[in-house]
Amino acid sequence: MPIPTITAFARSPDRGRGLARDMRVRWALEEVGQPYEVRLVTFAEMKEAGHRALQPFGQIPTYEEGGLALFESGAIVLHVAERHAGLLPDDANARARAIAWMFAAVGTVEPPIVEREMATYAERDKAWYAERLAMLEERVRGRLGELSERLGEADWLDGAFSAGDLLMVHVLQRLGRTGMLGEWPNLAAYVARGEARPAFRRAFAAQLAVFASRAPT
Ligand code: GTB
Repeated sequence: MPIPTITAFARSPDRGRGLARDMRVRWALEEVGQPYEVRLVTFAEMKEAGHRALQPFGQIPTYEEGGLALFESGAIVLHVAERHAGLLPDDANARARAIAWMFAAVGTVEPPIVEREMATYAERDKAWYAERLAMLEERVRGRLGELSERLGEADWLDGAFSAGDLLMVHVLQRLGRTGMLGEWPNLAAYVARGEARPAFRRAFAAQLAVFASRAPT
């Protein structure tokens, strides 16, 4: 396979905390042992036609490999998982279930988490902010409670670690400073297990190195 190139923020607003979605792609590539290159893009560059040809919404990450160009972090992780061993089970039914967990991460669990976070940036000065935040947090708690119930005492969502866990752990990390994860000790332990994986650590270090090399001194 040709060495893929992904895009990432030249200056990540998360200050190297690994919350931007290139992190999940880096992690997947590290899990399967696929080397990759990174092209850093500024906010202005992301909105230019050249980048929009790769990512119609002017966002990161993107993924280029030979003649293939992909966007959407979930689709990119699925592509990596399908082309390499290690992130999806061989058994067809187990594989389908792991893919369902990938969709659950980006389609069911991530949206309320992001909506809550966006409200804290964009709606903080509104008269109704406290009431809305409480409602959004209840939505997040609803999802976390359901996920916690399903995970139970298992290490991973469905048997061995899969791309479903990779995406779910990254989605849950976005709750980092809210303290909400701590309300479900099994979810907090689940995220910690993901973060302890050597591939996660390598990916995290790589994205942190970008921030460190570009941070104003
Ligand atoms: N659904 C797409 C995918 O999964 O690939 C969403 C991609 C997306 O939201 N990309 C964000 C982006 O490019 C970066 S990751 N935003 C710029 C824009 O839309 O103009 C989201 C993100 C950004 C910042 C933090 N942070 O600072 O903590 C966390 C996550």
